[in-house]
Amino acid sequence: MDRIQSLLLNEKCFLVNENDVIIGEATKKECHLVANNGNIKLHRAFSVFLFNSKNELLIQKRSAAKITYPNRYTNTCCSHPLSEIPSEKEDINFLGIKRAAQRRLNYELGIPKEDIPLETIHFLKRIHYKDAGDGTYGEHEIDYILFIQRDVRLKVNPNEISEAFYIHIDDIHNFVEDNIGKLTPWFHLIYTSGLMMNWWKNLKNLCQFNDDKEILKL
Ligand code: DMA
Ligand code: MN
Repeated sequence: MDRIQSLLLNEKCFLVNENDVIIGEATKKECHLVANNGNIKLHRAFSVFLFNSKNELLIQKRSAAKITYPNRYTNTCCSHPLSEIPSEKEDINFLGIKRAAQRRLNYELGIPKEDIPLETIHFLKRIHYKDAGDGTYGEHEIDYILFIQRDVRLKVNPNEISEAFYIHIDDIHNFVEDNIGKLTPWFHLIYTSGLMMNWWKNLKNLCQFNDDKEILKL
C-alpha cells in the first residue's frame, strides 16, 4: 500500500445517520472497509464540480496510489470533512463542508485558497449512495454536491491525481460512453441522474436549485 495514502487512512471522518445527523467518528480506514455482511459505515463526504469561465468542467483521474477506486475518472475533487478539524463541523451555511472542500482542492490540485473563496462555493444537494468498491474498500456516504465556477491556478499532487483536464459540455456524453467502467460510481450516478447536466446548463443561476431538505438516494 502507498505510504502516504496509508497514513491518510488515520484521518477521522464523521459518522452520520440517514438524516445526516452526526452520530460519531471513525477513521477513514474504518469508514471504507466493507464488512463481511456487506455493511459499510455511513459517513459524511463532499463532491466538488469546478468549472472555468468557459463553462468547462475540471475532471481528474485518481492516481494508481489511491486505495479506493484507483485509476478512475471522476469529478474535480472528493473527500470528507474531518472530525479532528472542528471548524469543518459547522452546519451554518454549509461552512464546514466548504472549508473541507477548500482544504482538499488545495491539497489534491494545488489550487490556492484565495482562488476559491468560501462564498464562491455553491451547495446544491445531498445524495446518499453506497458502492462495494473492490469488495474490501468501498463507499457509503451522504455526499454534499458543491459547484464552483472560477478560473484557478493548478499544481496537481501526483500522489492523488494522475491526470487533470477540462471538458466541454458537448463532449461529456462521449467521454462517459467511452469510459464506462473507468468512472467512479458516484460520478456515474450523479451524471446518469441528470442532476449534473441540469446544473451545468444553469451555472449562472445555481441559487434556484439549492436544496437543504431532501437527501436523494441514488
Ligand atoms: C471520497 O473521496 C468522497 C467521495 C464523495 C467519494 P476520496 O476517496 O477521493 O477521498 P480522499 O480524497 O480523502 O482520499
Ligand atoms: Mn468516503
